[in-house]
Amino acid sequence: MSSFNKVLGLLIFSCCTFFLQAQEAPKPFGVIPTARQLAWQEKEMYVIMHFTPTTFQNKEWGFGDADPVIFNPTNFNAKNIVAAVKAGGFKGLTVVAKHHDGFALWPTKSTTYNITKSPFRNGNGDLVKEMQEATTQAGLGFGIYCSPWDRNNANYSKPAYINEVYYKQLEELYSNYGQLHTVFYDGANGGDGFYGGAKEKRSIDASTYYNYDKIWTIVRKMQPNAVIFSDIGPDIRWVGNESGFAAETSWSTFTPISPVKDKKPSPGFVEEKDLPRGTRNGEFWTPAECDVPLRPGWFYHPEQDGKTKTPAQLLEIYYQSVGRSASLDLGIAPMPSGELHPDDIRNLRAFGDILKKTFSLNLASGAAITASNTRTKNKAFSAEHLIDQDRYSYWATDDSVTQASLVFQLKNNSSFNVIRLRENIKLGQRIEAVAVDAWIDGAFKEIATATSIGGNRLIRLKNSVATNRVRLRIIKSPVCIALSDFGLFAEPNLQ
Ligand code: FUL
Repeated sequence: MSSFNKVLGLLIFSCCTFFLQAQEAPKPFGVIPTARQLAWQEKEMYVIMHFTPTTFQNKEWGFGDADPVIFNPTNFNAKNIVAAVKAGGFKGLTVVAKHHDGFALWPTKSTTYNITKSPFRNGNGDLVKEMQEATTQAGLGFGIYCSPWDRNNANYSKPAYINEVYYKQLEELYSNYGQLHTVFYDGANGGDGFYGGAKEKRSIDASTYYNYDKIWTIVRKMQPNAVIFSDIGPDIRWVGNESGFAAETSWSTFTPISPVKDKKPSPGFVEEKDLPRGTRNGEFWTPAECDVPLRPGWFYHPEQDGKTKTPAQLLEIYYQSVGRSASLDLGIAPMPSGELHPDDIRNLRAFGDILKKTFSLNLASGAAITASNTRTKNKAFSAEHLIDQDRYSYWATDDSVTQASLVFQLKNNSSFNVIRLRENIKLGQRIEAVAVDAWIDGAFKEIATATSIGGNRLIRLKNSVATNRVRLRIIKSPVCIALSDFGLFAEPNLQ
């Protein structure tokens, strides 16, 4: 065969396989995630760090009048903080570069109320930079939170603050601190504050004041890989509480609803009751982020020593956030010395160790799987994909099949208390109800049920189950099934 014919043959062959597969793959259902949202889903957990003059005042919301000289952490070491975060299994760190008190932790040109006026590194410090360097060196994603509300600035509530201060701050932060994996927009807005000495209450129209459409354009232009978090998304939505829990049924799709007719929903201006659950068949792919502090407050308070969340509490949160297709954004808060409290370091590590032990072995791997239906009996969609390591290879059913079951004959008799299910979310969120049975005493017995699955559903059983055969039933789906993962795991005993 001439090489021309060979090339032609290869081309025809590739085209045929492409069209065959393209033809056979299920059609996406509803809205689907972007590449940056897929990367976010895989990250699962990151932290957010609050450390400003407010720490030194032992407050939660600084009024905006603290003298910068109080910001004097003598033992601050970004690497130590990042090491504790990494030991906890977290994949990213967001620094609060400016909280509501308005103090900028980087040498900004936008306001004199910034770190250069503090004794930190003799007025030559840049805490955002130190955190960025340590975070990226450790291989974690870096994120930034710059509070829209600014209780220090004299022009807050006027256009001058937005145009000459806030947008400038965002531009500085998004151009000088590398590639960000997330940016955080807080919904707390307006109220009393120092405001350049006016010491009064100022309110703003949360729907229009900041012009969030413009802000999203700035982010997309300067940080195209960053997922935007806020009460309304657009990439990830606030879960509607600060306890770390998504709803038992939590959809990754969402339609933000304005609390006032004819006004645009915005951060700090949205119907909050919909946030934990999302919206089935919502207009946008906007899964939830669960932000919750490790200690009771977002800032360090000595009187809260002894109240650091225990590894068991953190696990409970993990299963109800990450296990419900949301992310966990855990608040860490250095003490005035600049260090994390030893209890915080210890509990982060213990939590990370338990997760590592739990998920190191999938007891379903190597199982012989029998599916009640496989899409056009094609290997590309076979059930074996459920136990490979790929989040996007998947088992799919024929278009007409929206209920199906799978039997996993395990390699060994196994004892487990965590079940993991993942859909191939590149094809949208499809499944609405599943049940899991275990073969016990010669019959299948139902051990668990779940509703929304999405990118990662973890079912944590009250008691371990010992068996060598497990059945998964997909009970309800509006369209054919596209499931990518099935896992069985055993938590180590919690001390
Ligand atoms: C909230 C803020 O008001 C808290 O102080 C904290 O920064 C938290 C992460 O977001 O809405």
